[in-house]
Amino acid sequence: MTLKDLSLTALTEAAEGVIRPVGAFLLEQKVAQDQVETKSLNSLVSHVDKEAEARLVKGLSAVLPEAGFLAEEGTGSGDGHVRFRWVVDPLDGTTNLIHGLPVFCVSVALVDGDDPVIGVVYDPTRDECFTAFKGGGTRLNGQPVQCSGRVQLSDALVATGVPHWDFTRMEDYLAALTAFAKGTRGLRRMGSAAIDLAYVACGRFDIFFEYSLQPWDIAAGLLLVQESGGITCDFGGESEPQALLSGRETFAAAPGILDEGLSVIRNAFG
Ligand code: 2AM
Ligand code: CA
Repeated sequence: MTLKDLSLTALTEAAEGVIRPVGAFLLEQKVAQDQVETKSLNSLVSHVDKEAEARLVKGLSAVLPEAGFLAEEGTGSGDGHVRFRWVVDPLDGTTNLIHGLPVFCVSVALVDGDDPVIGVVYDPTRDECFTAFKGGGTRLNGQPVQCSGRVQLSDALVATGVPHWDFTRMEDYLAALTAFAKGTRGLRRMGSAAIDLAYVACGRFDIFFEYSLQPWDIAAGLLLVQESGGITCDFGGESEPQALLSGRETFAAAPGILDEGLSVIRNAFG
C-alpha cells in the first residue's frame, strides 16, 4: 500500500468520527482520587486514559486495518515492519483533568514511517477539533486556519511545558524562560503539548518549546503546525523526522518569529 492509495481526506474524516465521541467520553468523567494510580514520577494515569485508548484503538483499527499503533497507555504493534502507525494519546493533559482544570484533549496522528500524514487534536472542553493531512492545510472545526503572521519576538506569545520528570536540562530551560519572559509579550503553560501545538497552528501562540516529550504528545500537533505554514524543528533548527517525532526537543514557531526565537533557544541550550 502506498500513500497515493490512501484517501487522506476520507481517512481524516473517519478518524475524526472516532475521536470526537472519545473526547465526549473524557468530558463526562469525574476521576475519583482513589482511581488514580501513580505510573511513575509525576505521571498519573487513571481508568479514563485506558478506557479512552481502548475505544480509539477499536475505532481506528476499523478505519485502517493495516496500520499499527504506538499509544501512551501501551497499545503497540510497533514491530518496526509496519509502515503506517496510529500514534495515539487518548488523554493529553491527564494532570489537568485530574485536578479539574478544563485543558485536555485527544491527540491522534497517522505516521508514515516517522512522518505524520494525518493529525487530529480534539479539545472537548471547547468543542474544538484541529485536523490536518499532508498537503491539505490545517482546519479548526472544518475552517482553514494559519499560524500567526507576527514578525517580532517582542509581539510573540510563547507557550512551553515546564520539565516535570527530566530535570537534566533545567538550568538551560530556565535561561530560555528568562530570555523569553524579558523579550516577548508573555509566557503560557497549558499542560498539554498537543493543545500547545494546535494553538501555534491557529495563531494563538507564536512559539512553543519543550524538551523530553513523547511521540504521542506531539505527532499530531507537529503536522498541524507544518500544514498551517509554521516551522517545526529541534533546538538546533534541524527537522529530521525521526528526531522530531522522538520528542527529545520540540520547537514550533510562526515563520516570521523563527530566527529570533531559535536564537534564544540556541543561546540557552548551548
Ligand atoms: P499527558 O497528560 O498525556 O501525560 C506537557 O508537559 C506534556 O507532558 C503533556 O503533553 C502531558 O501529557 C505530559 N505530562 C506528563 N506528566 C505531566 C505533569 N505532571 N504535568 C504536566 N504535563 C505532564
Ligand atoms: Ca500526552
